[in-house]
Amino acid sequence: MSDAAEHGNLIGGEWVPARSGRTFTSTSPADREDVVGVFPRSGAEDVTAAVDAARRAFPGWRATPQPARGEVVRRAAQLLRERKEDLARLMTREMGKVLLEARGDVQEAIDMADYMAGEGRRPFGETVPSELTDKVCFTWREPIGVVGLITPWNFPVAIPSWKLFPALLAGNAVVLKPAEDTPLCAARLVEVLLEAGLPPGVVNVVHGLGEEAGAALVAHPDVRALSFTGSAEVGRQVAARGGELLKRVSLELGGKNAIVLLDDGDLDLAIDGAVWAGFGTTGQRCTAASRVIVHRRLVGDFTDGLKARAESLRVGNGLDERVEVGPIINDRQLRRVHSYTAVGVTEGARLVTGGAVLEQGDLGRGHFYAPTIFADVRPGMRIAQEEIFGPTVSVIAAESLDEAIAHANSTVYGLSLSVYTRDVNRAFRAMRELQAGIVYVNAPTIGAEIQLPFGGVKGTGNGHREAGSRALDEFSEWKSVYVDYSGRLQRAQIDTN
Ligand code: UN1
Repeated sequence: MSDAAEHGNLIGGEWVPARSGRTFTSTSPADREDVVGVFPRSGAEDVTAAVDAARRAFPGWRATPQPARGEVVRRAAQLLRERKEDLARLMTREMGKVLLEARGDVQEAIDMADYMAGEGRRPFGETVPSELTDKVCFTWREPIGVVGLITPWNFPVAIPSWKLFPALLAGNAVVLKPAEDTPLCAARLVEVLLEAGLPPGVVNVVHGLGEEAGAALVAHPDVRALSFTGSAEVGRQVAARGGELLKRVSLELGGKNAIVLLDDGDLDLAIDGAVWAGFGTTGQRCTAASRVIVHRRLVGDFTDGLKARAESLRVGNGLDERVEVGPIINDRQLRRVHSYTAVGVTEGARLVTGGAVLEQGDLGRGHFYAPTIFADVRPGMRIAQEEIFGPTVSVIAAESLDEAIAHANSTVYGLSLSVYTRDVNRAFRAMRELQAGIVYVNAPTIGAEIQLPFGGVKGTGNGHREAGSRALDEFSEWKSVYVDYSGRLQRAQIDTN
């Protein structure tokens, strides 16, 4: 069942154990006894070794022309394409998402690599007229130096790739601290980069726990920029510590995304969307639709339809192609998700279906939870405000477009919101008024494509965007250059005509 091979940190091109010799195991959430691998439980000394290796590798990589850096990323895209199925199967085993979705996760990394490889030949800056004669001004991007990437388990290949490819393309050296629930996915992704020709030390991997390896990376003085995707709670700590040290910190945090179904919207299409966005990835997406705000006239039919679909979903080990909903990542998260069912019941919401840990048969081997629906949810309830990160959907009634938008905007988060309507005027009002970084019309809250900026407003982050051409902003500095070819002193703001 498992070879339980020992894996190392990647430091300066070598796979090495933690200095302390400590380890942790990665197990399958669908089967606790399936040990995927044994990994170094790193501490500050391992982080320092990785940062030193990155610092040494940085000048050579910085001096490599950007199109040549793009070629490395292009070869990585090709290798990922060849390994897509193997990586997807590993992902399903290590974190549980069903195979169909795991393939999509790898595809998202391929898309990002293709996009960034192309950016290798588009290193555009600006040429700007000077206010003085015989003087020219322009800008170019420069790498920041050593950057620290801290990534979550829910998109164990896609999200590291959103950070790695632009950071590397921009000429930085990188230390990656992947989630402790998905270390092997991260290791396999980074192996691809090495095989693609990335010089040793340009990418380094330090495995371990957030409070140990992650915290050391955040605090290391030579790491000048940090990119973190994860919980709002940890994001706040990263921002506080990083801020103290005047680092650039990009945060991609939680969501409490909603689908809004107006009374002229397509009921069946909205139910399809709510099933996919509410229960896909077992609700473990930043973009998951954990709320559906439905016009009062449709709320009964919507709830009945969603209930029927939720109860027909096949829950199980995602390696079985017939399974539609995989496990919850670990026991701690399972208990957390279940605790929210008690919260919802206590708050007076109506439990329509689910609300139970699933243990019958093979499900008892892993961490499974029934797709769960609450109806009669008021927008201020905790189940409608807090990110649960599980297959729990709250149905909230609204009387009008304005009330639906107010409910949708009533949380601290602002990642992804969606509206179902056939009325173009209402659609445009919703696009304008919904407070989110991403808005969908007649499509659910998940499905972001890599050629557009990805990120949120309010408590979802701190204003940065990943993906698309904006991704480079996270990982580069602008330099403004003034060249005076007049041969005399010309004073800006003074010697102008
Ligand atoms: C996340 O949930 O952290 O739009 C990322 C989507 C995916 C990315 C999700 N393309 O759901």
